[in-house]
Amino acid sequence: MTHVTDSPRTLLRTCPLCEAVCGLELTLDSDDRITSVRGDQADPFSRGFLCPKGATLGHLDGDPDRLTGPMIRDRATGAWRTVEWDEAFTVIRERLPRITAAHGNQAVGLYLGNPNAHTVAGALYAPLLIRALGTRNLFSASTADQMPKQVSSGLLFGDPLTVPVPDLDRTDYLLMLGANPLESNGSLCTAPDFPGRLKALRKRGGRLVVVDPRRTRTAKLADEHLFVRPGSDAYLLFGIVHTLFAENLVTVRVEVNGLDDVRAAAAEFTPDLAAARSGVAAETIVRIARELAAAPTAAVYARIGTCTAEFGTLTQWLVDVINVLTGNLDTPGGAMFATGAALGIVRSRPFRTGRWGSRVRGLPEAMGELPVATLADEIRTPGDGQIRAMVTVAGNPVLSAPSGARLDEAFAGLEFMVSVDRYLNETTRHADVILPPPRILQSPHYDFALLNFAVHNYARYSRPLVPLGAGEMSEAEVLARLALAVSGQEPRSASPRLPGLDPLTVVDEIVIAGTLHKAGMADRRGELRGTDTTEQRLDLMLRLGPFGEWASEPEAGSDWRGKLNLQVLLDNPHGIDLGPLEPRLPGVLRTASRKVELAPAEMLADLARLRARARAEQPELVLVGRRQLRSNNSWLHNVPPLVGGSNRCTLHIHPDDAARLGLDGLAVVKSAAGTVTVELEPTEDIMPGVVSLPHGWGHGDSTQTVARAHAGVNANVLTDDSLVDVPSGNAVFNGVPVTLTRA
Ligand SMILES: Nc1nc2c(c(=O)[nH]1)N[C@H]1C(S)=C(S)[C@@H](COP(=O)(O)OP(=O)(O)OC[C@H]3O[C@@H](n4cnc5c(=O)[nH]c(N)nc54)[C@H](O)[C@@H]3O)O[C@H]1N2
Ligand SMILES: Nc1nc2c(c(=O)[nH]1)N[C@H]1C(S)=C(S)[C@@H](COP(=O)(O)OP(=O)(O)OC[C@H]3O[C@@H](n4cnc5c(=O)[nH]c(N)nc54)[C@H](O)[C@@H]3O)O[C@H]1N2
Ligand code: SF4
Ligand SMILES: [Mo]
Repeated sequence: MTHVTDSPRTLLRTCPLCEAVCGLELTLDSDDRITSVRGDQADPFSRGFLCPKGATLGHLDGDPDRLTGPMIRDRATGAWRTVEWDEAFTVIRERLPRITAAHGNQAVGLYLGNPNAHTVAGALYAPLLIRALGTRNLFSASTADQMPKQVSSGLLFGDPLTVPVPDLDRTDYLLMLGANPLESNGSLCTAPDFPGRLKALRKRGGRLVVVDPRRTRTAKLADEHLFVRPGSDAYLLFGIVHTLFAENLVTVRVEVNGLDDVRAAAAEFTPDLAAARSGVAAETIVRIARELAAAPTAAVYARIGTCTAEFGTLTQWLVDVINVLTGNLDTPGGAMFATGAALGIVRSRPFRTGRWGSRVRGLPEAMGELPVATLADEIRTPGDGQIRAMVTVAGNPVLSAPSGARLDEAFAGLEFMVSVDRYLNETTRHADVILPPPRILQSPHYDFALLNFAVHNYARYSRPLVPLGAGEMSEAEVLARLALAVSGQEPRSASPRLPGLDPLTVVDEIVIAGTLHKAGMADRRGELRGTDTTEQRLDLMLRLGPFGEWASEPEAGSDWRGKLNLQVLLDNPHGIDLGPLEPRLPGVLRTASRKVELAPAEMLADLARLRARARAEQPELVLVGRRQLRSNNSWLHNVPPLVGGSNRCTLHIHPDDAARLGLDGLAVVKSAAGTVTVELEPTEDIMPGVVSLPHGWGHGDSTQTVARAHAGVNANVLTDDSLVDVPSGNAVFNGVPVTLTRA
C-alpha cells in the first residue's frame, strides 16, 4: 500500500474488539503503521478508557501472519496459494452452485461469528449473503452466547432485540450473575470503562452483589460475592421471586399480563430449594430479595455464565421478572432500554421461536437460526438436506462451538468450504477458499448492533483511516461479491437495471430505494450524503432513526432530537452524547397485547425441566469457563504482548479438590464429549467442586507462530453438543460434569 501522507499523524477510531466501543486515538507513521494507541479523552462515553487489548491494536494490525490476499487450498496436497480476487470468486461460482443445484439450498450451511456484531460489513452485508444462500442451515455464535436473552426478551417484550440493560450510572443496587466485566468489559451491556462505572456505583453509596462460582476480579470489587453452583441460577432467582410474593414486596410499575401465573409458578421454587441447588444460603436469598425491593433503584443483570447453561432462557426470563416485580423495569436506575441512533429493523409481528426445526434433532429455530450445537449433526448425518458445503464469516467454531473436535472432523468431510477471515486458523484451514477482509483501519466503523445495548445513549462514526490499496477489497465488497458468487452470478450481471455499477453499489441502491419508499420519501435520494453508498445507507438510517432529522416524531428527548445525520457525526469525531437512557415502554413493545408478557407459555412449559433437575443428584465436579483480560475468544493469541503471564490456558481448581484427588501439575480432564490434558492452577478463588478452563485456546496445529507457541487446549473438546438450553437451543458451556485424573 503506497500513498503519500504527512507523518506522523493522529487519527480517531472506535475500537472494534469488544462491546465496550472505546474511542481510540491512534498515531500512524508515514507507512500507515500504528505507532501508538491511546484512549480518546474527548470521547463522551469512554472518556479515555483503554484496556490492554485496545492498547495492542498496532500489533494485531501489523501481525505478519494476517492474511493479505485470497487463498486457495489444493485438496490433493493441502498446499495454500495466494490468488487474485477474480480467481477466488470464480472457484466459488463454479463449485458452490453446483452443490445447491444437485442437492438444494439446504446443502449449504452458513456460520456467522462474533466479529460480525462489530463490523459494518457484518451488520449491513451479511444479511445479503443469508438471502443469497436461501438456506435454513444458518448458524452463528449467538447460540453459543446470548440467544437465551434474546428469546426471553422476545417472549417478554415481543422483540428479541429489545433487551434491557442495567442503568449502571444511576442504579443504587446491582445484582450481577455470571459476568466478569473487569476482564470482559461487559456484554449485552455496552459500557466503556465498566470497572470505573462499578467503582462509581459503590462510591455514590450503591451496592454491588456478584454471583459467580469463581471469586473473580469483579467479585473482589463487589460489596458481596456469593459462590453459586454452576447452572443453578434459575433456582436462586426463583427463590428471590418467591420471597417477593411471599413477603408482599411486589411493586409492578409497567403494564403486564401473567402476574398471577408467575406467582403460582414461584410457589414451589422456594428459597430452601434454591439453597439446596445453588449452595447459597436460604437466608441470603431472602435478604437479597428484600434488599432489591427496598433499594431506591435496583437492577439485575446476568450474562454469559448464566446464558450458556442448561436453563439459560429461564434464568434470563427470571432476571427481568425480578426487574419488573421490584418496579425497576424501564425506570431510571433500573433496567432500561437504550435508544440506538440508527434506524433498526421494525418488527411488525410478535416474536416466536420454532417456525421450523433442525433436520436431525428437530431443534427449534430462533431468530431464523438453528443451534450451533447441532451443526456437526447436520453435516455428518446423511440424507435429504444434509449440509455438504459451508460458508463461514468471522468465526472459529472449531474452538468456539460445543464438541469442537466433532465439528473439526465434520468440516474435514465437507465437499466445499469458503471462509471470510483474517487468519488461517483451526476452522478456516478446512476451507477451499479464504477471503480476507482488509486491515481494521481500512474499514469504516459504526456500532449498528451494540449501541442498542448501551448504558447511555451515544453515537460515533469512524471513516476508514487508511485507503484500500491495489488488490485490496473492503469486507463489504467481499460479502457482496460472495453473495453473487454463491448464486452463480457474474459480478457484471448484478443488476440488469443498473448496468455498469459494481455489485456493492447495486445492493446499496436497492436497499436505499426500498427504505426511502417505505418511509414515503422516495424523492429524497439526492439529499443523502457520504463518500460511498455504504455511508449513504448510514446517513439514511441516522436520518430516519429516533434522533434523526427525518424522524416523523423524534422519540428521544435529548438536545439532538430531530438533528442527526451523517454530517453531524462527521463533525463530532469523538462521538456524541445522546443523553441518559429514557423510559421507552410501551412504545418498544411488540407483544400482541402491547403489555409485558410476564408469564410466556414457553417459559411455563420449560419449568418441567427445572423441576426434574431439582431432584437429580449434583455431579461431584463440574467445568465452567472464564474470560481473560488479554484474550478475545480465539483470535488474539498471536499478539505477542498479550500472551504469556497470567494469560495462559490453565485449569483453575480449588486446592482442596486437587489434594482430595491427589493431583498436581498436569491433569487429564474427561467429560462425556472428550478428553484434554491440561496444566492445573490451584486457586482459592474457585468453589470446591468446580474447575474452570478458558475457551479459545488449542492452537497446537496453527500456522500462527505466536499462537502455536502458546497453544493451550480446546475447552470445547469437553463441552457436549448433545446438551442445549431447550427454549433457545443455546449451547451449554457451564456446569459440564467432568472427572480428573493424574496425567
Ligand atoms: N478480555 C476479553 N473480553 C471479552 C471476551 C474475551 O474473550 N476476552 N469475549 C467477549 C464476548 S464474545 C463476550 S460474550 C463477553 C462475555 O462477558 P462476560 O459475560 O462478562 O463473560 P465472562 O468474563 O466469561 O464471565 C462469565 C462468568 O460467569 C461465571 N460462571 C460460569 N458458570 C456460571 C454459572 O452457572 N452461574 C453463574 N452465576 N456464573 C457462572 C464464570 O466463572 C465467569 O466469571 O466478553 C467479551 N469480552
Ligand atoms: N467453552 C466456551 N465456549 C465459548 C464461550 C465460552 O464462554 N465458553 N463463549 C462463546 C461466545 S460468547 C462467543 S461470542 C463465541 C465466539 O465464537 P466465534 O465467533 O466462532 O469465534 P471467535 O474466536 O470470536 O472467532 C472470530 C473469527 O473472526 C476472525 N475475524 C476477526 N476480525 C474479523 C473481521 O473484521 N472480519 C472477518 N471476516 N473476520 C474477522 C478471527 O480471525 C476469528 O477467526 O465463542 C463461544 N464459545
Ligand atoms: S475495553 Fe474493549 S473496546 Fe475498549 S479498548 Fe478494550 S477491547 Fe477495545
Ligand atoms: Mo460472545
